[in-house]
Amino acid sequence: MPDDFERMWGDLAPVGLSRASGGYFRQPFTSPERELSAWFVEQCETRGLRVETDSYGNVVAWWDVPAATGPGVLTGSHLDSVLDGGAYDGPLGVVSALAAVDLLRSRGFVPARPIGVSVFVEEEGSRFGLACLGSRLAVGSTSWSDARSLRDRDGVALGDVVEGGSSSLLSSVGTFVELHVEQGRDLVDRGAAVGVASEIWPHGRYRFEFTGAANHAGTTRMEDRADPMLTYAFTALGANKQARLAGQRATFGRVSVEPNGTNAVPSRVTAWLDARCSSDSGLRDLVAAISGQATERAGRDGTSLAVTAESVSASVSFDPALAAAVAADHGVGDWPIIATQAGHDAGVLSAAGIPTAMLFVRNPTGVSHSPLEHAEIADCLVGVSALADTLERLTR
Ligand code: HGY
Ligand code: MN
Ligand code: MN
Repeated sequence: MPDDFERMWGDLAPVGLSRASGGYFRQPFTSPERELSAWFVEQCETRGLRVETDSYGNVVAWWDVPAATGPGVLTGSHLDSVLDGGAYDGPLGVVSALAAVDLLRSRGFVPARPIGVSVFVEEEGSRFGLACLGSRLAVGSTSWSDARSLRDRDGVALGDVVEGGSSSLLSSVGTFVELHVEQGRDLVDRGAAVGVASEIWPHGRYRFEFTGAANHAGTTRMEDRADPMLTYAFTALGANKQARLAGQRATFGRVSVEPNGTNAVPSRVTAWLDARCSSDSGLRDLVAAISGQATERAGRDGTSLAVTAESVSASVSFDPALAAAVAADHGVGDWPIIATQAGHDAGVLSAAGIPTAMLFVRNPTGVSHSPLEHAEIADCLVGVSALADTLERLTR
């Protein structure tokens, strides 16, 4: 079994790797991500799993056993990455799902309910802006009519890269379990290889468009400018302060400047705020405070501001009884049950009414969405066996 995991991990390692940074570029429907998706289908077929796909590119593969009836237990994650991401965010859950099926078979276990492994597309929203796009479309919480016109940075519409329309992929799913690398240091601090999720913080992405007036960088007096870069800079500092004061998170990680010339005052700055809070009302208050300060500052700078919510995910509380059952007694006591500030397809399925649990694997760097993201093989194997135990408990 350890060989299966390491062999699969070795298959994925070179795909989408940037030699310059050591990070991964696996954007949805680009060739590295399609290569990973084809690899996943091949791995499923090699194991005799029955592969189903939907019109969005999501994949579920079922382990058919004649005696297995009733709603299925699905496990999996995603294969896309953020720009210059780590190796583990997403693929760890997919490889672990396949390895858990291998482990259950090697134990001679025969499930009484169907077990499936899954991959949802565009979890990161790195291309079309909407986080967990594939799972949202699969459960119907985002409609195809809204999603089809989402555009990437080159103006390509989602409707141009996938057929789209509908999905019945999850119609026989009774429970979902997603294993994921931890994206912070909670498990390191607790000295645990594996943890179980209690909740996902509400979070959202908001597009801030600051508009001013382009002008000469030398001849325009400082007091005559309408410079949207200043309004943006003030807003970024203000967002940091607001989030610190509230014990929450606010990040501007993406900025686009027009015309982006060294010797001109810019005409427009577009910046994306990622905000996360421990409560839905806290998220609304934080975004309102940041937007309010930015608007007030725009008034003083002679610029204007438009704010658009691109992707908002409400708080998710995972089924507490299921979390307790997943965490219970793994020979070394119970796994800790911890909250996360990161979004997941598991949150989307849970919000759609599917009982859902998440397992986290310790990340010794505590770093994620970066080439430094890491998990030790020994911890990954503990994760696989925790996932196999979970599947066994749920399908016995
Ligand atoms: O952005 C996120 O929270 C995630 O890792 N998808
Ligand atoms: Mn991620
Ligand atoms: Mn992820």
